[in-house]
Amino acid sequence: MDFRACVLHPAGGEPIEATVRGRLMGPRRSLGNALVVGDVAHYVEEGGQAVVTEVTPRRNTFSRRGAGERAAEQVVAANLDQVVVVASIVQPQFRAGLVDRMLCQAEHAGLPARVAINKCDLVPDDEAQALLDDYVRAGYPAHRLSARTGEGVEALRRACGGRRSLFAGHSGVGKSTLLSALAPGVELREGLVNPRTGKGRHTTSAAWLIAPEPDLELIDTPGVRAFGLWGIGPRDLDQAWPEFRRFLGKCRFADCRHESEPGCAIRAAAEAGEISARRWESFRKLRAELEQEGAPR
Ligand SMILES: Nc1nc2c(ncn2[C@@H]2O[C@H](COP(=O)(O)OP(=O)(O)O)[C@@H](O)[C@H]2O)c(=O)[nH]1
Ligand SMILES: [Mg+2]
Ligand SMILES: [Zn+2]
Repeated sequence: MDFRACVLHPAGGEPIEATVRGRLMGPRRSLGNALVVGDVAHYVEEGGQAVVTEVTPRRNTFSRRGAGERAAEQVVAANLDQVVVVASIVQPQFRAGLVDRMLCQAEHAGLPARVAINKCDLVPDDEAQALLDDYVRAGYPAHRLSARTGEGVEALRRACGGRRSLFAGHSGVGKSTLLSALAPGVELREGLVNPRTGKGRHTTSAAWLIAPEPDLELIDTPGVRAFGLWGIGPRDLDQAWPEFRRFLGKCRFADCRHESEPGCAIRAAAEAGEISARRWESFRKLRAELEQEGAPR
């Protein structure tokens, strides 16, 4: 029987390994979405082994569309306080579509999000600043960072204090390096809590909580190359662009797609420089993609 292990962080105690009651698992005898990072679980001791018996209802979930042909939700983590979307400008190149999808998914989950532009040591200051400005104007707190030089790391640590924070981003942008900078010495601790699989942080395929201090809870996620939205259809999309909100309802047509319709208030705002042209373009691309998928999700 394939009882998968998890790691529990009892309040005020050391992390412990636990197995999970079979009935919590799905038909394929895998945990799937039944227990994810951030879940609050009840457990019992049975013959010296902790066994999870129940998962407390979640106050929020950050999900994505699972990989694979069939549309399926993949819950990445639960009970979060914020999402930190990490990106770089070069190595790898900035991908607006990916960043904006993640922000959009956070918005959909009702979670505050912030943008962290890492590897700023590799680009001219004004280039980083222009990108940060796009997000600041959209209403997102944005950080200029370099995990290598340490720039911005303290400010990000303060922004994460007391807020369980999920770090998400394209692979290679430096998420893991950044988390090590935010939580020095955490490698050792991971060695202690994850002995069964023998996998280190860089090889784990699931999201992973590190809590170097009681007040600092950071969740690393595996780097991705693509991020599919979950639970958001083309018609809800404009609600997930916070800087659009003050213009919504002002288009000539109630069902305006904010594409090239006459009297579109969003387009007018983008052309007047009141919202970022890049964010508008990113919205249109994503909306077109969701329409293509054709699923009224
Ligand atoms: N120049 C530079 N390189 C960085 C920075 N942060 C991380 N890296 C490098 O980028 C590579 C990918 O980092 P990693 O943390 O594994 O990325 P992840 O896939 O997002 O977790 C590694 O070789 C890091 O040393 C940074 O701020 N500046
Ligand atoms: Mg990583
Ligand atoms: Zn419009």
